[in-house]
Amino acid sequence: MTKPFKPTANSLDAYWMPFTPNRRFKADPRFVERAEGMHYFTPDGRKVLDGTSGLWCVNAGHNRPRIVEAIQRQAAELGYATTFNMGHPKAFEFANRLAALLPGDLDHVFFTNSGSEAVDTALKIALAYQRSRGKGTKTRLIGRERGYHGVGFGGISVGGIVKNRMYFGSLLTGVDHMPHTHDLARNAFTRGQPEHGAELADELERIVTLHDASTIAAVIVEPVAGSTGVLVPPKGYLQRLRAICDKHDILLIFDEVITGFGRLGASFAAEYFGVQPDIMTMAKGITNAAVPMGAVAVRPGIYETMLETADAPIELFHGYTYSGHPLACAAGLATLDTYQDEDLFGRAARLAPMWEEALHGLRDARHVIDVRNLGLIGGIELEPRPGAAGERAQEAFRACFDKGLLIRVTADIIALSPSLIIEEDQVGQMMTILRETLAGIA
Ligand code: PXG
Ligand code: PLP
Repeated sequence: MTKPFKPTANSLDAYWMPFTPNRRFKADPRFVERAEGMHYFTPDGRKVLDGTSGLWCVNAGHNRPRIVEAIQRQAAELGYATTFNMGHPKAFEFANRLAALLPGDLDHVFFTNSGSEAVDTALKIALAYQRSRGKGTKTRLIGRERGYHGVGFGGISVGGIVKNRMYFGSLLTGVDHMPHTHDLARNAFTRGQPEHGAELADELERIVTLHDASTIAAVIVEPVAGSTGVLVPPKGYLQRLRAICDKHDILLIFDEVITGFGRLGASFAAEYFGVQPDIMTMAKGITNAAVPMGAVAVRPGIYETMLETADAPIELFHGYTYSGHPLACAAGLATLDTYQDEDLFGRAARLAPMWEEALHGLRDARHVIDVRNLGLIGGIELEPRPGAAGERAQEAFRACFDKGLLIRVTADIIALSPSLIIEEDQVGQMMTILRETLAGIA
């Protein structure tokens, strides 16, 4: 038996933690060591309500026995097999199950191990597809300001977060960005989709006019921008993007890494908004985050064109050692069973009005300058401290954790995304802790 790990100042040194001010964390660390349902448990036995479903990913709640058992069984039966020129049944079974769940005719699924890999894969498929159908000049990729598409070079190139891009050189060439849709002046405290801003989609027309449609392969957006602080699309905006892409023969990619698997009270945002993308990326909730996995789904025209026009025996020179990993597929199948048997997407839809009401109850809480929501997502924007952007939210994060609530903060925005199993009294508990916390910080 190995000794239980006891965090000490020295033992924290080796691990270079992601997206973390390492020195600051290691001076004042926070640990969880166990989880169940809506809660984490700290090494000293404190119970912490998880207001962010991990990192927007454990949509069915933590450590669900059915998923745990499926992974255990799979590990004992077939822990690994390559999917390059070899098959194992669960990869095909899981692709079929996903195809049946995916909106419209998104019927072909490529497996990756994360959202970042899914995004880079989707961008590569878009470029290879344009080339394979004889439109090889369509090479530009269009993203959006404040977009988050993971941390691969493709994802940060089309992404729109300054700090995620500025340290990493020249990135991909031939990328342009549409403006983001966040508009506090016109839309603050909107419940659901904002009224103002559909016309921002016309910026895509301007970009097409500048570069010409014959040079543009694809547009990628998050249907609801999550990571940069819950930016809900204005009414009609996504429909307009779809129409402009159709008009100019440009592929529309929805990055549904956060919005997929019930987050909005529908299987995917594409279904929720009634807008069909040509390519969709997903991850996180695909396995309830129990095993890392991502995926890209494409419409039949893309898959079939690639297969028909291939100029080599392999039609897509792309894949990961762990594409379709057996443990991930087993976890994914058990996750879809859980979503289905417990009707968790329907449950999220039924909870959404109560969630909206509770969240907007914070509009008069201290420091709050906006509250926004869609499905089981909430955003609370705080007034930044002069000269110290982000500090107020960081303090709120630490104070909430000490009071038994895990939240996610980005700049001065609190992002909430509980698991779809949350109970009404737990929503109330979240709002009480948030109100007290905000009242208590300067
Ligand atoms: N696309 C979107 C829309 C995402 O939200 C990714 C791609 C990348 O997925 P991976 O699995 O490579 O991380 C994401 C991930 C946050 C936060 O604080 C959000 C994400 C990741 C880390 C932090 O909101 N989303
Ligand atoms: N680097 C080296 C040296 C490799 O051999 C491989 C895969 O074989 C990779 C990177 C890529 O790893 P993965 O397939 O897990 O993305």
